[in-house]
Amino acid sequence: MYFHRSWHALAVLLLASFLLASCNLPFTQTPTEVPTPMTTPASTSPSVLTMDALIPLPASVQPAPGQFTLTAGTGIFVDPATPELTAIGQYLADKLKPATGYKLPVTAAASAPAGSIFLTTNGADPSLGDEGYTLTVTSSGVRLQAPKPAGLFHGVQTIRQLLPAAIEMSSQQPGPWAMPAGVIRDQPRFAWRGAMLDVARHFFSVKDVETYIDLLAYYKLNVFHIHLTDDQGWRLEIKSWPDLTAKGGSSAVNADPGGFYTQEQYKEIVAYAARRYITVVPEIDMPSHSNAALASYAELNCDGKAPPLYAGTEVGFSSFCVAKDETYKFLDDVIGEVAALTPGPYIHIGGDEAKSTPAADYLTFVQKVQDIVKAHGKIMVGWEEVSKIKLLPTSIAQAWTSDLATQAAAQGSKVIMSPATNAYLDMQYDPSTPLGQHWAGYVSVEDAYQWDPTTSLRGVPEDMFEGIEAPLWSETLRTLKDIEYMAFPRLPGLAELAWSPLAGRNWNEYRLRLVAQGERLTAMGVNFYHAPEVGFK
Ligand code: NGO
Repeated sequence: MYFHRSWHALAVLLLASFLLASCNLPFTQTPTEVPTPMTTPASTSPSVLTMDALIPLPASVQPAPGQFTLTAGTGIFVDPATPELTAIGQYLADKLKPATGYKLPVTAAASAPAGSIFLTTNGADPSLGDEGYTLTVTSSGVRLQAPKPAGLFHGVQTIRQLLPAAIEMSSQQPGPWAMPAGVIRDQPRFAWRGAMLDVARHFFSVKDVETYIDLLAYYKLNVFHIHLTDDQGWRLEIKSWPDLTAKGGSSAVNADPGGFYTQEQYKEIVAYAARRYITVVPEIDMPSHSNAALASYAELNCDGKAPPLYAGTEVGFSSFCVAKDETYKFLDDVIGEVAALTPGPYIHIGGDEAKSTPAADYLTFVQKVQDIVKAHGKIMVGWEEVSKIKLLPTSIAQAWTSDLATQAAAQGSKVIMSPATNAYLDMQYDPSTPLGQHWAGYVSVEDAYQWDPTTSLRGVPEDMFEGIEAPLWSETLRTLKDIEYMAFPRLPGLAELAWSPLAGRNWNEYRLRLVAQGERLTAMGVNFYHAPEVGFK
């Protein structure tokens, strides 16, 4: 009897510890404000529900037992019944439809019945700010709450990532469509979470640009910087100077086809991004990187002669004529039209690599351009070289290859971090990468993830960093597939640096979440590089 009882006790103990372990697995995180390294492998298979596969990692994750399952009868409810919230609800319904086959109705209601998804700004904690949200998943429903619509939109991306990877397929899949239960409280670390696309060296269609914007939104980025002009091409219609596109839009690197956006098309891109809570920052590069404009209008050149169009990849040889009044009349017209087309507060004026503009002229020029941008009601952003002028406190410098931007911070202007050694998506992953360049070295998936923007510029305090941006230059890229191959899988890591808290960051833990994201990128049809260091399935 004694032995029997002790064996029984042991069995109970074993059963209890097994149950405890299975309760904890895969929910190994304890409620915390900082992410802790996770011990369970990330997985998106419906039988192993986990909150461990999210990128960017939320500020706080508190898993709970149970799950919510989406069915054909699930409703999406929004409160209050504004067009904006209804549009976010509809965006979610549209994202869930192809794979589930469910046409989930979006309805306005002050509260939601059991079994539904409820999106509301009512009663949200204002300390979550403009982009934060809380997401509560229980077996009886999903509640997404945010003080501002942008927070709801970001929370919708989290809902997508909590569902099985197959939710991203464009054709109907068997399901089941379960999400793990728990509470997420989330808000971004940085206000500026950007990606830049160079449409000047090679031109990309509105549809390709929009596809890229969709991918930025999925990783909670909120800035799309579009590099619209360079030596090789001018890509935005300017009504007061039509030859910019008629002539300057016709060329591209390698004599590949050129192209440009009409003002209507540009507005469409801006509106598409805005519906995804992404601000478009247009860049008109100057005084150098300006050959396409100089080739279009002879009068913009100091010698009055238009150079030929350019299809090479050298940099720094062109310059607007700093001494001519016409130059500023031209720039005032261009910046005026761009400002009128762009609801966002920023205009990027380039300012990089002005190797053929005398140093004193450069200062005069950028100083004047800063005034023009201000006169059109916008904030000037420029590559790090603009730090040399007397900046307005609102102007922003974008660091890319040196510590020049410390001079901007010293003047009280904010800095965006895009160090080529970590954040340039056109750098090759390794010597075998068929696209891209390596002037700043190779940037592996780990390199793009393992750095902290606030410690990369010596002496600049943390609050002077506006955020991070990942530029993608297109000298070697011709198609959307090329764009995807260079951006993925590095962009999700940069998005995480921009969104998630710094504490607890760990490549080996991140790598597992990226493996899980690989299934999602595959389901979306994204042409990503299966970097061996990540260990994609
Ligand atoms: C540099 C240069 C660009 C190139 C890019 C290629 C900046 C700010 N200016 O970055 O014109 O396209 O490198 O990596």
